[in-house]
Amino acid sequence: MINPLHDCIINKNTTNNPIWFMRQAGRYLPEFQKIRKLNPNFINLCLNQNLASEITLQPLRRFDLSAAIIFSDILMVPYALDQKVNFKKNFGPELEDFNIKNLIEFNKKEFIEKLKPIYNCIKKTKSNNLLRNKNLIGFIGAPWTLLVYMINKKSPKKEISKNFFNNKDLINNILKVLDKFLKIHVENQINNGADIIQIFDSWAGLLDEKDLYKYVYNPTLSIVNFIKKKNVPVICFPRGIKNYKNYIECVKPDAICIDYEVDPLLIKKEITIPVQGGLNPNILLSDKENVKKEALKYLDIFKDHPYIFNLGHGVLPETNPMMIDYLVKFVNDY
Ligand code: 1CP
Repeated sequence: MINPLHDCIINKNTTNNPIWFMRQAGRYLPEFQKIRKLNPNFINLCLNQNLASEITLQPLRRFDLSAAIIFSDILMVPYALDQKVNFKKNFGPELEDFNIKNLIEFNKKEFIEKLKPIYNCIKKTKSNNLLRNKNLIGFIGAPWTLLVYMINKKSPKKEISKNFFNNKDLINNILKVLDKFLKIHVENQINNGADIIQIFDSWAGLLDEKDLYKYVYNPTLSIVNFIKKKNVPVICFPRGIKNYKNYIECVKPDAICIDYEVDPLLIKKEITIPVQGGLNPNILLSDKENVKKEALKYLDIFKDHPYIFNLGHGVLPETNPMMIDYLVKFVNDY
């Protein structure tokens, strides 16, 4: 049997809507909180192959989802390149300085060695029975989003500072390094069992249209082409971007994930490739009637279009798991 996301993305099947959630492994689940409390260092938790595998599988023990996404983080790449990363409670990630010469000369073997537990976790998770006939999604941050964290050293929230682009040489060098190591990271995830790759470009929306070619389209296209050569479908999530049509023409992903600020009707009209996501995660904090109504909106709009059900951003920590259960059953019965 072909896995559900492949059936949608490759076969363009519209009779079923595969379903999974960004951040489906995470803080809204009490069983995750329990493990998290005992493991205050987030990076170390991501590098604990047994626990990371268990956390990856937790949502699949509860809900009939079509895929698991590996429990890890996009910032494991700067971490592996020796830029220290701390996750502070209620603040988010905090990065330290790096030495560009070190980055340029960074050894491939050492990089892979540092991320080995992630690859082992993927291998172990893939062989679990819970994943029979389901997909295992690997992921990376897009070069632009990682560049933002590496230079800004914390979440930019709503904007990047005016002097962000001051040192063009530095930026070009980091982009070169990221191109190399993101490909290595993706390749190792695929070789160990990831059968779909999602590229998260969480800060794509911070750029003006004219800067998108240099920082978003071209660097992402390079990685998308690399993934396609491995015969693995790639889903891109350029959060906050205004012109999805242009993005798709330039980057050519196999499927596009949309955020909750995008009009799904316009997407349906303009876009021919498979679509994923859209539903505002805040809806899950309301009541069942509302969840049903909003979910139906997406299902109806995309009923003749290959569509993977998902949210327009990650599951919020305050979400009641019962609501996820309700939504999964509703979509699977549609
Ligand atoms: O405190 C905790 O328990 C940690 C919370 C947490 C979790 C559960 C972080 C810190 N990362 C993750 C896991 C994670 N991150 C996954 C796991 C798989 C899944 O989706 O279930 C994935 C895919 C990510 C990807 C990620 N990390 C993104 C891209 C998606 C997005 O949210 O836009 C980004 C931007 C990050 C950075 C990051 N890691 C963690 C936080 C709180 C943040 C964002 C902070 C910010 O900059 O605002």
